[in-house]
Amino acid sequence: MKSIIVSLFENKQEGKESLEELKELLKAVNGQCLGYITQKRSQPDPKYYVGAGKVEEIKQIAEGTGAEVIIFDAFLSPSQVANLERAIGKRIMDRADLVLEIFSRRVRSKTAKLQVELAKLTYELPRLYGRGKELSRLGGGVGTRGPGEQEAEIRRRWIKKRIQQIKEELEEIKRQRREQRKRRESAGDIKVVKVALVGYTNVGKSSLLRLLTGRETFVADMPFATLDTKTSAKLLFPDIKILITDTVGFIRKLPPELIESFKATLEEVQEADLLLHVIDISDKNWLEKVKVVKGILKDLSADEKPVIYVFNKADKVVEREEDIKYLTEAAFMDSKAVIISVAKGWGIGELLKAIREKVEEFQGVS
Ligand SMILES: Nc1nc2c(ncn2[C@@H]2O[C@H](COP(=O)(O)OP(=O)(O)OP(=O)(O)O)[C@@H](O)[C@H]2O)c(=O)[nH]1
Ligand SMILES: [Mg+2]
Repeated sequence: MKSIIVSLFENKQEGKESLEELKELLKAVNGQCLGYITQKRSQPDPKYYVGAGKVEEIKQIAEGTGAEVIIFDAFLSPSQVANLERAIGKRIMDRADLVLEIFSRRVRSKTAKLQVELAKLTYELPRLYGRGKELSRLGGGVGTRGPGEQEAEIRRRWIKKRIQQIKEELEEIKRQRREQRKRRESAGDIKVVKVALVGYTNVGKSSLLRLLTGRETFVADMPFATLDTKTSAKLLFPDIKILITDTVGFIRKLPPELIESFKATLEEVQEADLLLHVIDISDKNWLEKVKVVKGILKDLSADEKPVIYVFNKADKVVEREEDIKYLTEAAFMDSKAVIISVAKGWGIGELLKAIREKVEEFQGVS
């Protein structure tokens, strides 16, 4: 997929980071970035997203380079997609299309497949309105409903039915998960504490889960390695049973349709007693990403939960475990923070101590 990336930015730094991330996402679907076109503009153009002059420039560059797809670092409206496709004559994708594409390639479990399908269909539905008219116009029908519109109408009806079906199936899955959870949580006299690992994609959540519980999980240096919420139980302490849940990583500008359809599995986040918010300390944009994660937690109504910030990958910024004490990031956080390295096993004792303290704080365990 030979692509050109287009983005608008107001703030140069932010624009650049967002663009870099989009390139990573493109790589995840084996796409090739031929180049990018940016425009400094505070308000997107309602018709084309970028200005009309830019559209012409994009068209020329696309033709000159042989690009197949133009990817916009934004969520385009259905009519913008239709207008751009008509003006440029190439396939137009936006950030949501790209993320949904990655998700649909990556999903394995039945639940995640349903969730991704739901997100895709929800995203497609409003886009069909513009498309139908577009197809009809090409068919030449004046004043009547052209063949394109009829086709779109049939697809629309099918999508609505399918969305309903998927929602029912997900509702059933949610019910089963709740039962499962209840069974897991009844552990006799031992206290059960539910912990959820949350954080930006690629920070090391699954690596930490593996280290803490010994559970084999898929770990990889790419966005969205984990798409399934998995829970493992572990007696990290003799008197408290900890249920740890790994979750799908977040990114900035996540399509709302996707968050909505993933809510069934993110319920474990909503149900958690304690969140471990994992951060990549070697990432110079970590603070920006913390804000994104907090925003999504707020969407999930989980932003008021007890949290421990877990700065991971310390081995990438200092050479020896003792030097962790020179790192100052933890001091800036609004809750308990620890610095660790899953790769080297640094700081894990500290992390367990912090978990223990937090649990005692909110549960009165002694
Ligand atoms: N250097 C270093 N690399 C690490 C550390 N922890 C994890 N990694 C690497 O970071 C990459 C991402 O790790 P994952 O555990 O898959 O990250 P994740 O947060 O689960 O990512 P998603 O599931 O994609 O959201 C992998 O290549 C890991 O090997 C660490 O402490 N130090
Ligand atoms: Mg993961």
